[in-house]
Amino acid sequence: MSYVDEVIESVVKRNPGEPEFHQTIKEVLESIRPVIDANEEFYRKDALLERLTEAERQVKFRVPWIDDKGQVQVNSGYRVQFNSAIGPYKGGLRFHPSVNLGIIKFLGFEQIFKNSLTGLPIGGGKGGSDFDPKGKSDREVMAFCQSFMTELYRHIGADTDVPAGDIGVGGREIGYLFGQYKRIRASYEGVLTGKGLSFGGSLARTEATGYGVMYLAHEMLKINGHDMAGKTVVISGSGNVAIYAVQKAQQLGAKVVTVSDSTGWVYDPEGIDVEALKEIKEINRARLTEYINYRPNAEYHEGRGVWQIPCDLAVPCATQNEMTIEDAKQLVANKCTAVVEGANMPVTLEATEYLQKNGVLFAPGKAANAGGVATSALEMTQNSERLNWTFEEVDSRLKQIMIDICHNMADAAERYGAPGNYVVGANIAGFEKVADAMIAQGIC
Ligand code: NDP
Ligand code: 2IT
Repeated sequence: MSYVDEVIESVVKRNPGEPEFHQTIKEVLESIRPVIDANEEFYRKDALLERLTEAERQVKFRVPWIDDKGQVQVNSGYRVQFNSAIGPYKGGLRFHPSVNLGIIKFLGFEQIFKNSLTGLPIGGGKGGSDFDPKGKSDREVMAFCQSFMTELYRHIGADTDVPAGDIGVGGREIGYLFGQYKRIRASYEGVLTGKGLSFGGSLARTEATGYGVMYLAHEMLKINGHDMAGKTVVISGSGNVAIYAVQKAQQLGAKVVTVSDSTGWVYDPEGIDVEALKEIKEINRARLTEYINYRPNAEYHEGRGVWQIPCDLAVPCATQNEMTIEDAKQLVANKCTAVVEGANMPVTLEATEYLQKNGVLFAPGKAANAGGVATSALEMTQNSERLNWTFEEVDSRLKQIMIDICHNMADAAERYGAPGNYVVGANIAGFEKVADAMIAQGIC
């Protein structure tokens, strides 16, 4: 049996009941196979893949807090510190009822390669909780965040592990978490990114992931002879990533006709009104049903369904495995040109393969959504310098990083005989730097 197959089999056996973690392991290891096969004996002796697939450290902890009725609630908290070969652990915190250890491990593993692709010195980690911020008062969210940080603080630090936001964790939560860290540690440091602008946050971090997705999409279309201007774009999600992906796509001359949330979706044939979307989601924290109050000509539908709308570009920005094989078939039948993953692993393995086989350009999340964490690393740099850069400075660095990622993934795919396969390209380009650093640092 080949070394890659052996390791996949052993990871599945040793991490039972974690399907999302198995999925990312299979995707990544399958696609770096050409690199491993070329040097199998060396990697096997070094147990490089066994070391890469086992987190350096993972913590699970109790998070007790008191709700507005005076009832004590208990949630699980997690932080998985996956790999620190190229820098301090870096990755978001997700607060969502679906969170469990397997989900955090999948996200932490993906983060290793994504962070490597940014070209910046950040390792891979992820954390979160099964706490659901939806429907909670500000006081309840604060109580939860303070309790979460009362354990997490001992595991993180500006040079150790720097968390940020993800699903369910935005500016409000980062503020409460930062306040509690500062209070416990009596230290004012850049221990979290995505902070408010008045306490060490970076301009353009809020916009960075969504903008980055579209900078990469623009470059990928360009090198394949297409133009973003005039394209019809279908987006899922209506959170941080989706909102700023809509905004940047529109600035680049495309028309975005859908967004969604966990209860339904909106079709606005005249183009999504991004200001209305921001008011509904960022200010009112409301449901998408409200959108038709702003735009009476738009349609609201319950459930899921955005991928049935004909488009040139499909950009899933909600959650993992939200685009299935049936969706992929519909997109191909509708002559979709490209799929760009805004979320982490939003397209199933089967759907990814189907899209690639049918000539749809496919940009994996590790490359396409790397602008968020890249800008987090720029926030860390600004915190170390004790300086703040202008919006234009951060945005222009972000844009260049996304253009470089696009070329690096395309070049790596070409080098290993899979031109146009950006899954292979992104995974190999991300892997090479991490493997090099791990080997140089000896057995650890
Ligand atoms: P938000 O919490 O801001 O928004 C998430 C959006 O996705 C909401 O519209 C939400 O709907 C929807 N959604 C979440 N879970 C589900 C679900 N199980 N089923 C259906 N819809 C769902 O999160 P982000 O925008 O920050 O994150 C979106 C994706 O992008 C995630 O995969 C995240 O890991 C990834 N990502 C985020 C980065 C960042 O900087 N924030 C960086 C890189 C990747 P509802 O509100 O109804 O739950
Ligand atoms: O998935 C991701 O890259 C994020 N949620 C952002 C991580 C970060 O540290 O900014």
